[in-house]
Amino acid sequence: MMDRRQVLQLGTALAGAALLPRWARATGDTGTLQPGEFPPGFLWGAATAAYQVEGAYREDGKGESNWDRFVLAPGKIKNGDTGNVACDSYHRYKDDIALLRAMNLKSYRFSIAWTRIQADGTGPANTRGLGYYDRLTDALLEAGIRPLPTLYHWDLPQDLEDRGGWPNRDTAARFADYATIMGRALGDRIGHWSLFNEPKAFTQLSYWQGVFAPGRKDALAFLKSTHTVNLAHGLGYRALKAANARLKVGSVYDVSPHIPATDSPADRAAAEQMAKLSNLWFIVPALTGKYPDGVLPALEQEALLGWRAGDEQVMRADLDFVGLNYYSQTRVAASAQNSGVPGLDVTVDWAAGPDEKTDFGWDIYPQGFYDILKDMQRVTGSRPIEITENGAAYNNKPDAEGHIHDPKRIAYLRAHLLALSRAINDGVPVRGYHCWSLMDNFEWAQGYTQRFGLTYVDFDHQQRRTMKDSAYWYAKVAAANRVV
Ligand code: IFM
Repeated sequence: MMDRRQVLQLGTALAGAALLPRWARATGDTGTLQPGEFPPGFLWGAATAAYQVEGAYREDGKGESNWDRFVLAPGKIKNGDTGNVACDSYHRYKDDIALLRAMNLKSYRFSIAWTRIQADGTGPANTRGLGYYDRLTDALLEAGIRPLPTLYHWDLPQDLEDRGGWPNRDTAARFADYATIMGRALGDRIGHWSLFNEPKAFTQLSYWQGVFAPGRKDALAFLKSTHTVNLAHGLGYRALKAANARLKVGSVYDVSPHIPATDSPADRAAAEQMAKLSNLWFIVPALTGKYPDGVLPALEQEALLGWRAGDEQVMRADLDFVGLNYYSQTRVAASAQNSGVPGLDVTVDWAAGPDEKTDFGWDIYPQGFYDILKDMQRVTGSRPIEITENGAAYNNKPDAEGHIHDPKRIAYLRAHLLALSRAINDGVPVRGYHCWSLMDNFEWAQGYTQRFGLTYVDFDHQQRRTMKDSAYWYAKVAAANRVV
């Protein structure tokens, strides 16, 4: 066992550039990879998020989050499920690390529950809550695994939601305070940080579609929320850097090729507009201080967003790396329906394609992974990219011997990793891949009905974890650094 001093030393080494493969700092010119091969030093990992796995929803001074509240509303979550216990990772994180090790993984992407750190989203840090991430960090470093935390993966302190949530501009400043606390507390050992997970998904689903916490259906509030998140990107980025100048700070975006439902000019225009709103609305302001043109009516945009003079500077975040999540393509059609967003009349459907579907009903479209990586590289340039999520929901159950055979997940992952290897070979500077998810967990509005895990979790029997066939397969891929 390493003592704390050794853990700190290892943390400092991993926090710096040491864990980054030499080529990842270059331009992405990797030479010629064989199909399915990955560059030396490629980082293999898996991902989870606090509300989806931790449980312990009232322990050690944790405050109430918007999801703790939302799950109580009747009819919002399948089967009335909650994340109160989830995978109980708060108590079983050592089991989770044992799984990462058994899969030969070198990077663990998890998120921090803001309410464990600041129960109501303001004020000094709760040391008991910090203690959990302290222990988790040290245990990961001791296992030779890079911690890759995300500051915000959708669980906002309920008190901040009560004060208007993300549509309230003030939330950006609260986020920056929280980022400062985390950078100071763990920046000595954690070198790579993500600010947000999937800003597009949570702003659209939380404030426009109303299916995620807090369940609002208000297109104008949604637009304001996007601007606050963009301000928080810039403020959070600078807060982490001020806490520790050595930190490498990125953010995670969910991206997807937007395909017109038909070849009509109207559908093509709708797909282009929606692609900008979904793929570019957060990363472009971070990198340039401006919003993409052609989404909102130019003359109304500033008022719709609640723009103030100087915001172009506040939003800027010269990200050190970019996290991209990919699952499927998105089909878009023009619609006569009023979306509520001025100038935006589109319908979007993740499941309307001709392709085979996962158990969640999402199209399986590996070519889209290649295409979107090439597209995004036009925006991100030579910045290192990490795939921070990719995976599929298949709901296989244990057989009589307790084994979980999930051949479709293996086929999904294999096809997507082949596409990824091809993209890297064609010059996209991707240095790591995290499968979603390390284990089955609370899938938001779907409760526990959609299983994305490499590991089966028996929610009826003390959250017992069993590696699925796909986990054994993925372990071989990580060890060989190539698709097997
Ligand atoms: O479970 C989610 C995760 O929280 C964010 N990205 C998509 C996953 C699957 O829906």
